[in-house]
Amino acid sequence: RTDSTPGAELTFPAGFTWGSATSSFQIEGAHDADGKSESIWDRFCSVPGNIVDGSDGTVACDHYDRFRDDVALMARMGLQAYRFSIAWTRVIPDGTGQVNEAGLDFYDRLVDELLAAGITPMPTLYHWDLPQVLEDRGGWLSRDTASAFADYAGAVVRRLGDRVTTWTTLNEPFVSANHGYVTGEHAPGHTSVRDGFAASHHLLLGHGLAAQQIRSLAPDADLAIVLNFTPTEPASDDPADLAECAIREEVENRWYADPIGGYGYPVHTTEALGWDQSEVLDGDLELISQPIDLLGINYYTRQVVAAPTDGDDDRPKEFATTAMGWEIHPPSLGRLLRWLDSRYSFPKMMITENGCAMPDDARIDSAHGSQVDDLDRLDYVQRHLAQVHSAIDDGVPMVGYLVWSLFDNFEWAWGYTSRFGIVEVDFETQRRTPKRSADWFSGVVASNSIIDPGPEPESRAAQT
Ligand code: GBH
Repeated sequence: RTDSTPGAELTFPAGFTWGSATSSFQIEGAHDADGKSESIWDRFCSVPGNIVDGSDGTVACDHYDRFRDDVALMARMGLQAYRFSIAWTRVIPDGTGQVNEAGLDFYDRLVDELLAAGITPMPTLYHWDLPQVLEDRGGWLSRDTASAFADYAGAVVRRLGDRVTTWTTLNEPFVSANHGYVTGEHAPGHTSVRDGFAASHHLLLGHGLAAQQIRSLAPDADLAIVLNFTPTEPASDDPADLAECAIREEVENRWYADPIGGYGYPVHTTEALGWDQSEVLDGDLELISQPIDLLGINYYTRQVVAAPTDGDDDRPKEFATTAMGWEIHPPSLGRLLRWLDSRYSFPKMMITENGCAMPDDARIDSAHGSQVDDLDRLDYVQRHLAQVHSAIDDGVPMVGYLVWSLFDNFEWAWGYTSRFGIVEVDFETQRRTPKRSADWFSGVVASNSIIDPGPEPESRAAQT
């Protein structure tokens, strides 16, 4: 952004959608209510060592029992859209077959409550909580899981399709395959590159099969998938760094977008890492590349990539980091949006997650009657929004921004130690208290604008 005037008002296009996002396992709790079965995350949490604080999702934000109050809170904040996910384990507890109407009832009531409050429901069909019974039959290593996902999608769309206008199939299949099957830091905890390839293809196939269901059952709805992107930069011009960076770029930023966008799997990495593609059958890539209406983009940080060494690969970060250790680098978001538009030309794109955990959040101020004064989060969101605004100026079809997350919640392997909410949750009392960033965000929504935070340094060197 070179055209920046600090302090100027940057107005977003009319109709730009503002909201927040969550996911089922991270907030619902009620882990065995109304016929819900065990998910791979319920199981994963029960293994000591998997979650840093030994916690789990049995209660989380107790949203299952408090959803009416939570919707009322969103309405008071002026939010226009709410992205949540649906738990497969509530809807089809056996993974396949019988639909559990009591489980679907919860989402039916949630959608009605949102609509009554004037908030657009944006459900995601899969945010990582696979029924454990399906994992026992091979999980995403099995092609059958992709068909089971499409059947489940059909059951949900049949029930909610008269009120939902945007359907999202998967959240971040990269993380499902990479963290779940390659690094093992997420459920189901496999550690195999080969498994990662198989899982990635079956996830994409699941997206394609579910997309067919959605198109036939809800032809007027927008069809979306949510992908995460971590733009890469080589640590140096050293050929070894450049080579490693090229692979990371394909793995993290093109592995899913390329097949969906009609390019097929990135050839370079497929060869470099030796994937034989034996899971890819005739017709799969056609199914996967059927047109979508909206790409959901989750962006948190960039990645500076160096060739692996024998020693400690933890390099000092050039810019400040969040409580997760993720570097704060807004210019990478602007560049990403322009690159996505030029490479794929999806009709619409939306930021479906952006936000941060910050060190100060560990301090629960509201217990002492005061608000969490998270100016660092406010600054993070404002600077990333300035990048979105500038991309729109350049013609990139951005239609909305959803902050991650509405609530402090169960942050996967980090349990409750990392707080991403704009609303603080006291996990002892379940009291919700909007942080200062939430009040600020309400103002942004109301004015459909932000104040220009000023130019972003591309690097520390450029800053001085
Ligand atoms: C999202 O995943 C999830 O959808 C959501 O459920 C979760 O709560 C939220 O983010 C916050 O974690 O290159 O080492 O600096 C985001 C997953 C985060 C994976 C950034 C890649 C790069 C870290 N991505 N990460 S690094």
